[in-house]
Amino acid sequence: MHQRKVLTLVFIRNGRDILLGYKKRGFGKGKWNGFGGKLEEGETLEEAAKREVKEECGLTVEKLDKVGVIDFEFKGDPVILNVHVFMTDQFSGSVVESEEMQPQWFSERDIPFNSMWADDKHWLPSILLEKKIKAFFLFEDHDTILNYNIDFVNEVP
Ligand code: 6OG
Repeated sequence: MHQRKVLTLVFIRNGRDILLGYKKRGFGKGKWNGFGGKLEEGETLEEAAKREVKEECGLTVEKLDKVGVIDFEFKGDPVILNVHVFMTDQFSGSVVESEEMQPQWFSERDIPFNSMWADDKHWLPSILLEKKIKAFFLFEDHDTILNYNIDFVNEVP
């Protein structure tokens, strides 16, 4: 039987730039990614997403757009990561490094896909074009995708 672990993932954009964080510890260490993590008890997805953004990069985000939901399975692992992806261009405050993340703005033309999770290059460009997705990725290990599926949707479920 599979067990689902719900996570959030937030991408912040400013014009043609996108804010990524270099993960200094834990799951995905050494990779650039958006900001996010697990839900705390009683939190909605959006509340959790906003809290993680604040904790990991110092910014306060107001409105979040729901842009995708992605299930990740790792071969042989019963846990499915159910990742809810958000995007926003409305934020305030200033970017600060945290113990978990070193944030940095990247031009959308210069996204460091080779130092990100292998799935990102398959869907992040679509998200940046304001498409919405529902996707599934099966990983063999942390670097190798065995198969995947991306559906474009009008509303993220
Ligand atoms: P913490 O363990 O730090 O939350 N995440 C992934 N992001 C991408 N782009 N690809 C994956 O492929 C991912 N698996 C997990 C969700 C982990 C953070 O990492 C994201 C969370 O934002 C496997 O609490």
